[in-house]
Amino acid sequence: MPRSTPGWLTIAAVPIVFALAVAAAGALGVASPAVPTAVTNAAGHDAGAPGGTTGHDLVVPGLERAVASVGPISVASLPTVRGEVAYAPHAAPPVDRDYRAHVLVDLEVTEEVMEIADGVSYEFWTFGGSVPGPMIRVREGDYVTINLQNHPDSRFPHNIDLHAVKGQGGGAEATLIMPGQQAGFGFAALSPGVYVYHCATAPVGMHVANGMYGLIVVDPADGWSPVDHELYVVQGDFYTTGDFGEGGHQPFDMQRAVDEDPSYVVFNGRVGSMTGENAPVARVGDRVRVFFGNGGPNLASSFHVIGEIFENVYPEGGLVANHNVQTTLVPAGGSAVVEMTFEVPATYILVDHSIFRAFNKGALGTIVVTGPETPELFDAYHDVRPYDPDAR
Ligand SMILES: [Cu+2]
Repeated sequence: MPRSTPGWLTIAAVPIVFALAVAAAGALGVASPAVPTAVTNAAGHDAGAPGGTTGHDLVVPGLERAVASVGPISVASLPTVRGEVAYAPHAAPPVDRDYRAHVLVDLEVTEEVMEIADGVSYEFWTFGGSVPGPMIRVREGDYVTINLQNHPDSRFPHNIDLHAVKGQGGGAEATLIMPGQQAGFGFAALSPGVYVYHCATAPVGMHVANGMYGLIVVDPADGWSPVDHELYVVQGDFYTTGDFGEGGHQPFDMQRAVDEDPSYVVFNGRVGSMTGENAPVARVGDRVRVFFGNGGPNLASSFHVIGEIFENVYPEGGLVANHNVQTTLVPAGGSAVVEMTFEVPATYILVDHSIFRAFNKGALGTIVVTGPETPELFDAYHDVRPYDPDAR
């Protein structure tokens, strides 16, 4: 399974648009996921009373708008489509629909040894064979069926809790499955925004620490503003027996995780996932959006891009924008959307500005921006001369 896309040339060049089931279902002989048929409307009320009463005067803020915007949902009447997904650093493509759909997403869980740094291996637990799991993208008002598949070679049960879900455990109870099992559930994606999903099987911290997280983006019905490129970046902290850079295979260290003393803090599951030949590239003048998530399990991220200013930040993955932001705080189990326009050619460095994590634990990536120099904006002259404070 693709864990990264080495040798790629431009960001957002080859978004992978397919259901994860294409590979997984063939191997497992998976049947089509069950399609719920009896949902009456988005809020679970009678269709004739959207956002209405449930026998008392309780009004849930936002619910009336959500129901009004999507109308009664009859899942059976919606066209069925496969979910849009992509692997980091590629963002899944924007949903190219102006109507609601029933979106089917199959997601396979695996446990597999991969490198967390050059010469350092670790047993990751994954959604889709990748850390983070694939970015899932749906549209406000869609009905989504998540079908989770636990690979027969797994040793542990797993499940999925999506923060985009309003319902028991975010789907965790419905999808708790043993190796060789699959299970699904459906939910109405009524609240546009950017949400973390993660495994919530006990011990939850361990499953998350092993890399079981990703983002599901619920596009607003009227979409996001146009950009030239979109990226998908998820931070995570890892707890290995050996310290940062200690070679060989490194097992998970539970005490270290409890003590919140990570040996690695990385973007997209690996030291160097966005540097060197893995660095996204852009051109001067390009506007770039980053869907940034923080899987944790423990640390909040002080997300910053060295040499840039975020024009827009949608803090915590909500829909209210802040402007001219240097660093945005992204909690564990949370997200943010940042947008910036690169006006000066440079190598821009993505960091957790809790800065030892960047330079000593791996939380560092780059975006290489090429194009004409713009000295009226930034003049990179190097005029190094002797300085003697006494020679005045
Ligand atoms: Cu799990």
